[in-house]
Amino acid sequence: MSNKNYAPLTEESAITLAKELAYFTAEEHVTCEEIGDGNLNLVFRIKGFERSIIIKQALPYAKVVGESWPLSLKRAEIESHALRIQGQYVPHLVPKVFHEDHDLAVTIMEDLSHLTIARKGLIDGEDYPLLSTHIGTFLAHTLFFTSDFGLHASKKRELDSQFCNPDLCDITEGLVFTDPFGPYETNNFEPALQEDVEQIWNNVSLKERVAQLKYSFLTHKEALLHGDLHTGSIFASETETKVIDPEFACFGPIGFDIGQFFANLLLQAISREEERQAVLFTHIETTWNVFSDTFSALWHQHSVDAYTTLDTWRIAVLANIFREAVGFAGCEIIRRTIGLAHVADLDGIEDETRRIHAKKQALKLGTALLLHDVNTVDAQFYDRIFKTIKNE
Ligand code: SR1
Ligand code: MG
Repeated sequence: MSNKNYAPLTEESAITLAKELAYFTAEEHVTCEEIGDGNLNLVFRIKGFERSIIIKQALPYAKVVGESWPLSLKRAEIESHALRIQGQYVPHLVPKVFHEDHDLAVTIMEDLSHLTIARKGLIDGEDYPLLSTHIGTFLAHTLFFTSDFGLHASKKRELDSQFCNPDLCDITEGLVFTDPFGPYETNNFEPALQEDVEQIWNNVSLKERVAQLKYSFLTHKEALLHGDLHTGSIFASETETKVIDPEFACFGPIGFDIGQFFANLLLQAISREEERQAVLFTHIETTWNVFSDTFSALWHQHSVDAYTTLDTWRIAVLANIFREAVGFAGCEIIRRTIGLAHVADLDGIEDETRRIHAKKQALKLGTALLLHDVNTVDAQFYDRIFKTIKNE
């Protein structure tokens, strides 16, 4: 489908659009700044006398690479649709959507500039005491209510059909699950990592685990995922958390969002000195505990499937989610270290010796998470994984 009236906005035309839509009066003095620092979109903040809004516009290509990588504009519609669905379950944890224009691939939403992108805040030393409680709650509600446990199968199938997101799923399938595990052109790593990278490429057991996880992402349409839940997709403060940017939303395995969040906390932990890591490990445990307790409570109160009366089934479902989350975290850690899209937590370490050491540690941890004995789930399962994470 072509977007007839599409043209990329400029700061000027973004103001004109905001005024045409009556967010500001024609005479009002407003300022506009393009603040998009992500890989794909334009983001304008427009401030007037009394209010301020965000206009987000999809570009027809991946900004991070250029026009040689075309991308469907439909992702703007996917994003606003996902935000509205998430807003039904956790309105306090996502931005409010005010307006959508599918032709322009534009979403107008709440300005959250009183908050900071969590990745930046964590790099600058913030701890965000409520981050994991909020993200555990976000994950439990959005994933439960869009899964077959919380949504009747026919409704779920219908919803699934609205989230066919081929271009962005293709990015994830390539950049998260395929390219970092072989000599692909998209990879980007420092020469000092060559040996560590080749060890990954030559590790057949590791690649078989990645293949299983990729297959799960491709075929296990368990729930509506955010699809890109890294710390750059989260705004935070001491008291508030807002999850943004669900343009990668699609149906997939529940553990995927959880694993991506774990991985990005771990990448931050690796970039820090040991004494300051504990808070991040605690965030990971809290995320899991809040997620599994809340998911269980929703299962008991709101389940729609006959077999949810079996508590052994609930326990098995949660164990599988955790098991997969650990593997997805391994993939995410490795791809953020040697793949196309890096993270500032590691790349921002100025001292070369420290940076290379941190990246080698990341590759080791990613490998350990992928090779962990995922078939044995006993009383010590969670403890063992958390010990691996902490390198104990
Ligand atoms: C070409 S897009 C690269 C990455 O940026 C997004 O935020 C996703 O994480 C994607 O993998
Ligand atoms: Mg994004």
